Amino acid sequence: MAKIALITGATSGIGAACADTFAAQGYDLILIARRENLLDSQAQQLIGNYGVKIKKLIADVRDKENINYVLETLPAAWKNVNVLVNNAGLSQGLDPIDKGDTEDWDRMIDTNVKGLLYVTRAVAPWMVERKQGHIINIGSIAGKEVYPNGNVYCASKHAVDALSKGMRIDLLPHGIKVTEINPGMVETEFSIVRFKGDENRAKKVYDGLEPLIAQDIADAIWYVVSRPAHVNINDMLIMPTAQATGTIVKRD
Ligand code: NDP
Ligand code: 8X3
Repeated sequence: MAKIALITGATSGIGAACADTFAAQGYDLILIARRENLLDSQAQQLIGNYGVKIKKLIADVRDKENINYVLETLPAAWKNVNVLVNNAGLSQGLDPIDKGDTEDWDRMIDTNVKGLLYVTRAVAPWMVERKQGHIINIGSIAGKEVYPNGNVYCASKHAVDALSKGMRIDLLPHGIKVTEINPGMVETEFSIVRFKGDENRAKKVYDGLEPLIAQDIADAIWYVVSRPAHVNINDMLIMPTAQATGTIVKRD
């Protein structure tokens, strides 16, 4: 029987690259995201390329009741999740704390922190029951450092950092691995979302440097997941060669 990976935020960027990587390794997939058309075409492609089974869950990780419902009503065989990739997340805006939009703050905290918690709360008990599983939380360099105007996004990723440590402690007795993957700049839809569709502003983030691509992160996640049973990688910080810290970059 194939192993199962559940990936949130699977329609774009890091989540989409993870879906492809896990499918290529023969995993069946539970994919969560809000954009149904993207999820449909992606699932078709993965089934065509790799012959895997896919369960599409069109859901918003912020919607606690619905997330609970769609996960709890999965057929029993789909609850044998081996790997959970808590990837869905976003940044909104880049403003000083006295000028930030509180709607942006809610969206980041609700998605990056509460959404991750809701999905984990539904899936972790299945892993506990089977005494096996691996939870991968996508943190960020923004969860290790704070940069100007990053305030609430950085706070949300610092929360992911703390939660990853807490989960590792709480799930230790059950033999469940918890890994935090912390990327620096990865060129995905991330900056377009941060700047609310302003593609020119988003492009400038990567001007004159070579950022990471989503597949770099998916490759690292696959490395982590494919270690022997007695090895856990707690934490990985993965930066473009051209980025030393959250703010210090080398542009040509
Ligand atoms: P993208 O914007 O390309 O992808 C984000 C994914 O999350 C999309 O598939 C989106 O799908 C999904 N998503 C967003 N909000 C929700 C929600 N409420 N419910 C369900 N799904 C949601 O960004 P990245 O791939 O770059 O980001 C993935 C993760 O990596 C995030 O947690 C981000 O913070 C983190 N990260 C990104 C870095 C970067 O530089 N790109 C660096 C460090 C960390 P849909 O819209 O269909 O719901
Ligand atoms: C995304 C990386 O540096 O834009 O988490 O915060 S950064």
